[in-house]
Amino acid sequence: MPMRASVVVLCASLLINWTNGFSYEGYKLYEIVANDIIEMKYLRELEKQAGLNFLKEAYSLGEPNEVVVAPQYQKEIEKILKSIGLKYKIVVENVEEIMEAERRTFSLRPFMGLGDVTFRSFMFHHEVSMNAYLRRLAGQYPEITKLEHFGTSFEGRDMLLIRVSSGPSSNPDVPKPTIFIDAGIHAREWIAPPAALYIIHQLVENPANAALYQNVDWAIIPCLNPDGYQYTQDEERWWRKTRSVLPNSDCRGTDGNRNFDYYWMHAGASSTPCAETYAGPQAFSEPETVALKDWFFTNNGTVKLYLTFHSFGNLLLYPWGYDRIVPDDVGDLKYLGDLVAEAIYNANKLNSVYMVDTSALGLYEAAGTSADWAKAVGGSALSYTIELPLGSARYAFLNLASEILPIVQETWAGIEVFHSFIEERFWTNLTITTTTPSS
Ligand code: 0X9
Ligand code: ZN
Repeated sequence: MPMRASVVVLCASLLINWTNGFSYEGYKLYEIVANDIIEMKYLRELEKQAGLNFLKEAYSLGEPNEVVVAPQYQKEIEKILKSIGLKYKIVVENVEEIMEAERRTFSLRPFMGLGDVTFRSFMFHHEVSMNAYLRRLAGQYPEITKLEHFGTSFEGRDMLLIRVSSGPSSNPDVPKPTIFIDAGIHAREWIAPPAALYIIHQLVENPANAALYQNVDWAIIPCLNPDGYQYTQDEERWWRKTRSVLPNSDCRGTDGNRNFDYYWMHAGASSTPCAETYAGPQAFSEPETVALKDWFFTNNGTVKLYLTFHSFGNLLLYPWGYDRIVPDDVGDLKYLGDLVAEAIYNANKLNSVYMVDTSALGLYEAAGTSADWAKAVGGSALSYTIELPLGSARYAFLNLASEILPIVQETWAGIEVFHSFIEERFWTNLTITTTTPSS
């Protein structure tokens, strides 16, 4: 079919690396609308390929997809869209102009001392920013915090995890449950690391929250993809993947959230190295995902709740994501998710309304995700992917610095609910059972 052939030719020509002093000069942002199932299918066909960067996917017919396209492919894309009959409009003629504004805001940072944290601007990952904050906390609060070297990223960045705990369980029969939280596996989702940092900040630096780490331990890594994160600050703001170098391609990076070995490549993942959802040459090809796996195996069976922060879409998603099926404990997962969503709304900050569902049913099928792996293989009883809100930002992933604080504050309200559930289910109930005389 001529149309399909041209899609293939286009896609082949898109398999080119865009990097090296990257600029979005001349890139255009398109809104593309599929109005029937056939149009939607063609669009999904295009989406699987590299080069077209789908920033926002429509979940229903008639809803716009937001796609950014490099100058050299725009004519061809428009030709294809017209031949399929897909309606589109150009919403940004030159993406570089948005990015210049973004960079200006990013460079207007408040003065910060070494080891400070802020929720008024986005932080760097490196030693004078997030890592410095974690090190400062560990130095200042040695009774309740412990820093762990979680791993080293592909480019050699030190990935730090912080534990918050009041100490080991005094009852050897009942170890304390751990809540494990990560953020930033997708580089461009800048609102995710602050959500994790705010939880750390509230636990460690707000004495009013001391009860939250009495019976429950916390393990939090605020930046799971530091190479990608740095790259979004220096070069390509909308970069998603890791930055690993691939043996047989000029394109770089793997989607960390397709790289876990539970139903790896089963659905919603690509084997094309340049694609946004490239699952990697094999499962656990990335040092960042291996680090997470190793941590879970080293801390065998202690994690009862796994949370991974992403953006955007106001979604609380639980397994399974690899297929449109529900796990045995769907009742608990949905019940708790709804409670958390209610608390977030009632926090009265942005009044975000979250939808609660399985990952595959509520969003799309995608296999090899950390949340599926954490439940199925990592042994975490409960597991959620949290797609944070975009707030009033106009462009995908470009959360406003002024909305970091309300977003992380309302998210914290949800975290308190998660904590109560875990404490009751995996501590209070178990300790009562084990300390009650049997006769
Ligand atoms: O596609 C992803 O990895 C997540 N969305 S994002 O826009 N942050 O990239 C969603 C993962 C949820 N899991 C599944 N849908 N299986
Ligand atoms: Zn994500």
